Amino acid sequence: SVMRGEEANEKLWELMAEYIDSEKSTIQKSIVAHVEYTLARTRFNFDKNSCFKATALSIRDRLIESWNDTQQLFTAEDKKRVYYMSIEFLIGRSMQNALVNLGLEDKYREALEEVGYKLEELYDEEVDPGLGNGGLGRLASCFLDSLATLDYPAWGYGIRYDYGIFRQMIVKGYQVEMPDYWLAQMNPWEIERSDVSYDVYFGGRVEKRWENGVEKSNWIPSETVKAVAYDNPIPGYDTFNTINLRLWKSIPTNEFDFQSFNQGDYFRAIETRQKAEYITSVLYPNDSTPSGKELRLRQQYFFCCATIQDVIRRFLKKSRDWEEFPDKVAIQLNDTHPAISIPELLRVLVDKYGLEWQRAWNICYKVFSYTNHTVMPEALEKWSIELFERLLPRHLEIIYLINFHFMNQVGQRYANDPKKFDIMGYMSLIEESRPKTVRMANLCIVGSHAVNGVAALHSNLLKTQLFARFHEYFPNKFQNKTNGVTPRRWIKCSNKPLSDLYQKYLESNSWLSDLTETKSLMRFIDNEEFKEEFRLAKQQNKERLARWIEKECGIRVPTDAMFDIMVKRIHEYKRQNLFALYMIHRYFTLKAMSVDDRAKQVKRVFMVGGKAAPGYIAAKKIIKLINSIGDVVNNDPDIGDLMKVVFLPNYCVSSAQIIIPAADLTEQISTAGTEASGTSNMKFVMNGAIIMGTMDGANVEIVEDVGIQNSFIFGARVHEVDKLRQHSGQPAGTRLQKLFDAVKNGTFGNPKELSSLIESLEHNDVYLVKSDFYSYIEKQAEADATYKNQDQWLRMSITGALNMGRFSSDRTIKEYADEIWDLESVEIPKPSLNAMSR
Ligand code: GPK
Repeated sequence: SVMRGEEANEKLWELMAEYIDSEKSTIQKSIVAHVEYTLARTRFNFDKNSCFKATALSIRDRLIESWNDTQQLFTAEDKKRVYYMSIEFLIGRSMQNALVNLGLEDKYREALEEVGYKLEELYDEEVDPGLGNGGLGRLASCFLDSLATLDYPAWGYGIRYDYGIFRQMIVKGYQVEMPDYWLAQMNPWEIERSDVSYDVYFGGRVEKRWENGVEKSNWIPSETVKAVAYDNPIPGYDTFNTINLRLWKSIPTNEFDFQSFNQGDYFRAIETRQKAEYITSVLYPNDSTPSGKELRLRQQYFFCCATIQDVIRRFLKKSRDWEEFPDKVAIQLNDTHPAISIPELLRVLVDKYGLEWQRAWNICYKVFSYTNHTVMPEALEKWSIELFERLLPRHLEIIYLINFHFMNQVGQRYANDPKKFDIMGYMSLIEESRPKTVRMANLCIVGSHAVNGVAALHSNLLKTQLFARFHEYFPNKFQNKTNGVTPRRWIKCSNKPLSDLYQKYLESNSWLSDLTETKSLMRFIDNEEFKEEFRLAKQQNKERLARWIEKECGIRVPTDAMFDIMVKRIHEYKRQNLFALYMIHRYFTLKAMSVDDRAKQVKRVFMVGGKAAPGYIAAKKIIKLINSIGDVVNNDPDIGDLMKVVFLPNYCVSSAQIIIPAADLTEQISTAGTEASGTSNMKFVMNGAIIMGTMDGANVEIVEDVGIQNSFIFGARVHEVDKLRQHSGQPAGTRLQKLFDAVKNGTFGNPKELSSLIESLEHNDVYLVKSDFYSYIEKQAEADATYKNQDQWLRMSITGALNMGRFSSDRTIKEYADEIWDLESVEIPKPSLNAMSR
């Protein structure tokens, strides 16, 4: 670094303070400067998209300022840091979120208006980065927002995919997947760090040698790729803390494959290089089902290896003992996808830094903690030993070593148990199946000091069912951390009318930092003016969604109808098929009525959105079925506006922000015990929707706080499910059989395609559609009756929205920090004050 005099330094700080202040004219200057000098456009002729980019760059300038200060302070204070490792971050658009968190939304709106642009129109210019599949990836992004907001020294680590989750098109009722090349336009938010890069190795063999009577291992890999860091600043709300999401991109190393070159095989050498770039090309589009593909394991190791190197480099910046490592570093594993970090850290400590095994192990398990997101057994990751050995031979050895020590201990503990060997087989990191596999969840449990589920019901199932033996063995390891969502994006950015209402009645915006404050507005539950404003807010959101639907689907929906919405990945356990059957039931009921009776019915618009994994045939058929129901119902002149069925294409974060605030009723109808938490349930209720749902996941806790009388709860409870499953071939009952027959005889779509959906329910109804159907239609009738009493509906809706304080991800993150990470916050002083003190 260059040495400068006091005076020069002061001058520099002054200049910066001027460049970055929040005056309208400063903002305008910075936007115009970016138009001219960064984008090389002329200020007299730039289109909306250029204006978006220039505005984004001007916001990024501000983020970089606070982000640099933040990182400097984290280094100076040297407190413990948390690293949130996730193979997915469903970021969504950044511009509005950044402005809201910086407190500059109104300033930017004004500044842009004078140069002829509407801020809200610029928001729509931004691509929506979809670097995740669903709930798990979106949770990671909500967590980063809360970590920054609560001033925690935190980093996110993941993969910078070139292709995010596919764009879903609906063609003739079928899902068609289109590639999402989101980087086609420049990404104005990221900062490429070509100086921050690490080599990552694959393949080869392990060499052994003896040193002072100890066997040492040396991995001689056969392939190298480089990981380059791309940094994404994450601003907190109402704080100068700006943390970093570091995403890794793979590139070839410059160590040429000399053998190929010498053999004159130029093209082979280039091919090898392209294979390196391929690692971070595409996000696997499976939700809750591992693909088992070699490239996926490469992705996992690639991002873990680069991250562990980065974490260790930061730790070693200050020289110290390895024993201090767990006091400075906490690593949260978002599901088992980053599990390979555990043997990777052990490998580095033992093979590179020469730590003795037991010492390395004692450091390692204190650092890691693991979050499980599903109890569905088919979703648990397992990698074949054969693949592991070929790609990561040293890591496989280390896993065997962990298992050797662990099995010894388990064997001792159950020495006198007649089931000793069953227990050991069950807990082993290795499954003696064909092919033999490594169980990644078992690796995570053994290699972490804490394991958590994502809602109370789910965490109990982990302890009593999925990981029961582990719970018995490690009773103190298991915890619950009920999920949450960030109110900044999911209320403030998505629902302006409601946010304005809160600001008006609470006379501040502090509810955005403490969502429990909204509860105090319950004193207005009998205030007609307040209620009317709340109702109007919902109505405005419904009209916005209706316009969106007309534009995207060409369907006109009545906005005085009840909006009944289900948006989430398509899965049999989530039971979009149950919702579809209800639509058919309602359609037949309406058809059978006299014209007079029909006129008395509640109008409903049924909406379903969500992607099916490209290889999940049953899920794709469910999409087709819903579209086929829409074709029949929407074009039936007897029905008109009484009922509409809309499939919302390409459900993603940005469309969720329009869809969720418009719901009157939200379908959260998974079979009890299958949905780990759910997070859309929280977003919907915060925005005034009422739950139609089962006692599953976080629904249970939501209902605790908002009151069961303010929800529509139906269906089997979790303790009843096992028994009911034994009768999964039972007949459907007359009313349901009629609906089955309608699908099978071609009333909705081609029965050759869709009958199998019904047959699987008839013969092996794993998710209890048949046994829950009748209590479901009863609850739906109750919802209609309630909706007819608009005042009662409004009270239920308001009560729900105001009692959701516990489901802010701020609460979740505080619990992780206190109970798992042992993490303290670090407050970042205001940049200008900071400047003065230098
Ligand atoms: C669970 F196992 C998985 C997965 O692969 N992807 C995913 O999004 C979800 N999840 C659960 O299905 C939800 O219930 C939960 O709310 C969410 O993870 C976040 O914890």
